Amino acid sequence: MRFINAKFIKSAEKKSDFILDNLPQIAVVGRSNVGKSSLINLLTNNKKMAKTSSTPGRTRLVNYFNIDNKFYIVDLPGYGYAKASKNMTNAWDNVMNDYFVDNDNLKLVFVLLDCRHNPSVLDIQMVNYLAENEIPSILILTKVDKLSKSELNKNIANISNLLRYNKNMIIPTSSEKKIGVSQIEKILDEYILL
Ligand SMILES: Nc1nc2c(ncn2[C@@H]2O[C@H](COP(=O)(O)OP(=O)(O)OP(=O)(O)O)[C@@H](O)[C@H]2O)c(=O)[nH]1
Ligand SMILES: [Mg+2]
Repeated sequence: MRFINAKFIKSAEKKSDFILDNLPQIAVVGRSNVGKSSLINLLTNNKKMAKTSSTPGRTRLVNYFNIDNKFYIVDLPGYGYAKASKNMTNAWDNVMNDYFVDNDNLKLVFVLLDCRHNPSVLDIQMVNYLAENEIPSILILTKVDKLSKSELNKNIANISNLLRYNKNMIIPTSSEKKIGVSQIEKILDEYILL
């Protein structure tokens, strides 16, 4: 499935602002600065779709993008932003929890990991949370332009072992070099039956 017509719909700050309609939702999660917004721009082929920034913690709201009136891609706030106060962290937990709990339209979560690093404790918590709640997810490795092929293969094997994801559920991507789009489109075909 290609992303043809992408449209930003709204930013939600709290549960009462969330979109509740019949369209399936695909959520994008990962630590702050991992490249969530950049991935959305890569998939929609529009650098201005989601706001990106080299300052971590840029996306603090739940941002909904409508794709071809078929589904939403949902940009969630990044976790593990060191400068966030404890209150911010709690607010993050609440928003995320509200988003994930009883969300029947949520069909798949993209968990983003920087291909250069081992998963953090927060990444592991995220993956475990999704597994416990039986929410399907795939791992998307970002910034693969920053590694050689052999370093990347080594890290994929490592991440696959650590997080127990089959290698075909781990997609290498680069928004810089436009890598990974067709593999993600194929996966969406399997999870969103249109
Ligand atoms: N080299 C390279 N840089 C990337 C890639 N993807 C993102 N970046 C850079 O990483 C930084 C963070 O990207 P964002 O897409 O804003 O990250 P985010 O996960 O949305 O961050 P928050 O909204 O703060 O949680 C920016 O400076 C991007 O240009 C990539 O594939 N390759
Ligand atoms: Mg962002």
